[in-house]
Amino acid sequence: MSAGTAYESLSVDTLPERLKAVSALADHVGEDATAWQVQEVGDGNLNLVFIVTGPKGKAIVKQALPYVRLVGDSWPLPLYRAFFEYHALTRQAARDPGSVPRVYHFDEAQALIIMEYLAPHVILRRKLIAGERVAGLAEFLGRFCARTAFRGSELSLASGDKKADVALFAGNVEIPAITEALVFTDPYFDAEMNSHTTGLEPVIARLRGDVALKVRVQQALQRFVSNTETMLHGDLHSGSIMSTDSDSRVIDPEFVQYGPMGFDIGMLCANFLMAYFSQPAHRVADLADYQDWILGVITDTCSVFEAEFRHLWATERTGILYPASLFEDQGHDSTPACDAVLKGLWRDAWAVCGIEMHRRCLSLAHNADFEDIAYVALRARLEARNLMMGADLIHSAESLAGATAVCALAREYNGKDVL
Ligand code: SR1
Ligand code: MG
Repeated sequence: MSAGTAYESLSVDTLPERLKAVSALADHVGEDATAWQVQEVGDGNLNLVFIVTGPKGKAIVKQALPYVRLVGDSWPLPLYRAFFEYHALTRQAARDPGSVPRVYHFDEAQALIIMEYLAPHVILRRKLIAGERVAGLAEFLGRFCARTAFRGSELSLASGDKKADVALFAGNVEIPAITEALVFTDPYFDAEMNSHTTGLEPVIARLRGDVALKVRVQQALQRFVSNTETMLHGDLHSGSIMSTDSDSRVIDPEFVQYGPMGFDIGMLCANFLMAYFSQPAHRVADLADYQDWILGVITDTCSVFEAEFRHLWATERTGILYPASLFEDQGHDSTPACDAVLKGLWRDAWAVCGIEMHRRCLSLAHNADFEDIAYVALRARLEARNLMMGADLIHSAESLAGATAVCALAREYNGKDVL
């Protein structure tokens, strides 16, 4: 199968015949395609994901579908997202080596990426629901977010390289448009594809009636669409992270775009907060301990992020922004400048965090942390805490005293009956 061939989606049955000539795949799984076993394991909202097992080993074949898998062919979606995912993976691998799966092969016409099979990694969201801990998670995620944020910005990149990259990724239109609608807009009105847990109506009415909240969310959206500070993963939730008990990787950057430096870490923290709020439905015995562990992951991720960002500021500030010629070379400390950049970054992060907490309960594509709770009244009670805390974060994003304050707020809401 070559780049010139017209696109056709793969199936478990056709994959061996169609990909047997791709040496990058045969190198990893073995030459004899008749001996390959193929499983389709895609559980995301958009793509086909195959595990190919052969005599030599395993590989992942990920192929974009021309529509949203979650909804069906009534919602077409461009295949070009595989192109942007491939380019995002190469940049993430360069900016934080070892953080993403290795890419073996990319076929633009077939919208497919062949990449490293991660084992025994599983989707982090599943581990959080199961109450499992991951050693080194905060260190890994804090460094990933800081390195990709810093090294993808004009704090580090040459201006021409950054502009070329912004231009390249500006072609990814329809995928970020999903975020613009599903994340930033739909939760705040009665949009067609919305759904919510029965019982949440009074909380939803409060959120949708809060004009100041809607203004803040739209301000965050304005920054998301018009501020091209750095290359974002764009969809950094716990379903985009694969972990063992002591190793993690980030996957699935097809929502890549250039955007505000606080976006990824804000979305990530939201997903840990939703894991936190959902825990009373998933366990009894070690509930308090496990919830403490999740909050610890949030505070540690944020402090590793900040330490790594400051380290990169001191050692890799090679771009046009805040140059040493204006600060260190003049005998002037640049710490206040770094403080100011981080202040804006956290403001953006906490606003996005609150918005993500809203969208996963109100718009399309809810998360399993809450969705797996069969007892609807309990689910509503837990989601209500999450929704009201989200509103607090959006309102106070500018003045919050860091992740410790956010976690203190989470503890307050966790003990509150909001409904
Ligand atoms: C229609 S796509 C719905 C969601 O799935 C992806 O993982 C993104 O989070 C998107 O918002
Ligand atoms: Mg995804």
